[in-house]
Amino acid sequence: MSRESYIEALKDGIAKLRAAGRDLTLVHHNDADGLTAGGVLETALTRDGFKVERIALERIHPPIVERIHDRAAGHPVVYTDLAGRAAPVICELNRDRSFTLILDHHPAEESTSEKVLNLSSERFGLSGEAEISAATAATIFALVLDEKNVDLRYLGVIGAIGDSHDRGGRLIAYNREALLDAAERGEIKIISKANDKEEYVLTKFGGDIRLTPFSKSLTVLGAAGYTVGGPEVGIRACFEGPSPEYNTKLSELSSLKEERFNRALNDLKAGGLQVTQHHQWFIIGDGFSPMGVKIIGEFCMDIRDEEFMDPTKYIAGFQDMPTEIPGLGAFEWDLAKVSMRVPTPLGQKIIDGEMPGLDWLLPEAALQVDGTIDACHGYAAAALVPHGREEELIQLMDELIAKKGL
Ligand SMILES: [Mn+2]
Repeated sequence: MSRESYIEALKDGIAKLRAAGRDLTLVHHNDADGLTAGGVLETALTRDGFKVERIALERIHPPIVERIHDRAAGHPVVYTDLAGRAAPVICELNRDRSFTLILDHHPAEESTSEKVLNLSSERFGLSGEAEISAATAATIFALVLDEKNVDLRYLGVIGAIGDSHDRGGRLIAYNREALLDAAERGEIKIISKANDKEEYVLTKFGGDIRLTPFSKSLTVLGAAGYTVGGPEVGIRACFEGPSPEYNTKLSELSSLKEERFNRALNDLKAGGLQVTQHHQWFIIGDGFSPMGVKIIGEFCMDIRDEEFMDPTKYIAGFQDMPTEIPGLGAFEWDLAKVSMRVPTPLGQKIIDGEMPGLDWLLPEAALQVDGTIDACHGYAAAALVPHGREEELIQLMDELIAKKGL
């Protein structure tokens, strides 16, 4: 698998999309990479004559997928920066109704239906960890659609920085090609630093905007501001530059987050933290509302090395999953999002293989309480579980560890 086969597959996807109808639903993730990927595809597809309805999502969840495909009623659906792994679920819930194109860059499962084309870059050997952001992939799709879309290349770079694809000091591979296109157009400046490192500055809107803080701000808007119009403000800022609306929203969300995090921290210190043999856990409930459910993970990360936390125990925080999804309406579920992190010393034990990783522990237990699994890594994991089964989940994880003789 290679670049050539990826481009051929994109051409095939575009032909099928054009044949499937002009009304189109575009579903994208709500972090910086997802917002920019969504912005690129909305623009390129609209230029091509599609009538696009854009929906930002925090995560793929079967009832949400079902509603998207019910509402699409046979019109095409495009997913970006999510859904690669959920391809089989999407196939099942689509029931061969809509032609569905998945333009993701995460590890992916094979499609099980002819109506669903999964063009997740990983399937073509393009690494979504560092070589290609979802937004860069979206710009390649846009270029295949029409070369004029080269004016969208800078958005691929913003997405790549948002996903920290410059971890090694500079952007590489497909992201770098997008960067060089944008630099040639005078939209992004590359600043060379010591040790072969680089920094990027967005010059497209006049003045210098440092890309790293700008990308992080998009994730604040999209994630913390998910239910209060943040994704729209973020996408507008990507096309028109930071506006007074952007600045106001960002500072509102930043102070809301600070206030709620402080309150939650004080509650935990005042006895709100429950402790078991291997876990320290708490229920936030709707205490972070109206911020999105990605926030509970950020909070667990923030507090992991606080003095009042036990450095040897896993951390689990539960936040209510709202029943209202922007753009899709109300749902009937009664669920909590659980996010897990580990204190730094326990993280080292996981790396050394002395303690089990969260990528094993949480899925094993969550499935036993009828939960559904989010992305899980050794040191960070998340799932959705039914309300009321929080304590049972923690007990199950304690038992799983005990069974390992630890
Ligand atoms: Mn991404």
